[in-house]
Amino acid sequence: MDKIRVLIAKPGLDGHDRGALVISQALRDAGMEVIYTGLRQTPKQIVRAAVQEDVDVIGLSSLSGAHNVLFPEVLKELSRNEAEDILVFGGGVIPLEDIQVLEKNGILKIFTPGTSTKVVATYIEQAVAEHRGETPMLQTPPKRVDHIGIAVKSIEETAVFYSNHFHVNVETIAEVPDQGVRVAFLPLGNCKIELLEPLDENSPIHAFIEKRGEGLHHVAFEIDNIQQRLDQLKAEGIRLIDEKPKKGASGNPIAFLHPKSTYGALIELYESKQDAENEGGQ
Ligand code: B12
Repeated sequence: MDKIRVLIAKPGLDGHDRGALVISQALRDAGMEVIYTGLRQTPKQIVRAAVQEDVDVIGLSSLSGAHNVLFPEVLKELSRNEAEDILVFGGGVIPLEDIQVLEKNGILKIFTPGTSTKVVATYIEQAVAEHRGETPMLQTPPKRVDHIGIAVKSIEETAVFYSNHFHVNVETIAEVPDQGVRVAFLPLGNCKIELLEPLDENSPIHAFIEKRGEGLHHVAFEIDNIQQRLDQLKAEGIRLIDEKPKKGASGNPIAFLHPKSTYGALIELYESKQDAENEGGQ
């Protein structure tokens, strides 16, 4: 693919330039052509430079609190110049509530302090590849929560609780000897509760219950292309428990991320391909 051309710009009177310089260097290291505007640019100047330099992407950096005015102004200026095909990203000190509004209104993605530069580079590469019609964007949100895993000593005892108090019943029970568990699924809306009972004392679920007692164990996100997702997460620096997917209780491919990389939550990725083919397995 042709080299990606990026304009990194500092709109307004903001004098914080470290983030913009760090991102410029990281994108150069990732093989992109990067032009940096320098400080104190108006939206007009930014768009003029972007059009003249024929860039694929504008990256706006703001730490001054003026993002809600300046970022939309850059988008308007692009539209005035019939240059809306240039993708616009942003970053800096931007409150969480503002991110959603900016992303809804045309800024493709906002990256805040603490973001790894690898994440920014891979995101831009994928967004440009999709925009050029080369490969579809992989970085979409999971489709839904498929199930919530709960570690229990006895499926039968716990099932009585769900049946009597929430009128939710067990749909299927299966043994997964590889993982040392017996599991029961209880459908609940478009999600399921998965009760996990240890098969024996060597089971990781036995160790979990010994250490923390019965309770919430993991959350499973339904996604497509599990191997690609795992490779992507690994490249972004996320620690994986499973580098290759394994077969879950439903027979579908699953993999776990390490809680050390996920702020303490054990996250399972669950690929739903077989569900679609078989019209709804587990
Ligand atoms: C260093 C610093 C300064 C330095 C700036 C030096 C320089 N040349 O950059 C100095 C001392 C000059 C300074 C001055 C001021 N500062 Co100051 N500063 C900071 C501080 C401590 C760190 C910023 C930094 O360099 N971080 C390191 C870089 C690498 O991180 P980053 O910029 O966030 O970039 C990352 C991401 O945000 C993202 N990113 C950033 N830009 C972009 C762009 C794109 C395209 C992408 C994809 C990603 C991306 O990726 C980067 C890598 O992860 C922050 C507090 C903080 N923790 O953020 C306050 C902070 C930004 N400063 C602040 C303020 C108020 C000021 C002053 C107004 C103080 C004053 N009264 O004088 C002045 C204003 C100066 C001016 N002219 O604008 C406030 C801003 C408040 C707000 N926005 O609501 C902050 C948040 C401090 C605070 N908590 O109040 N500051």
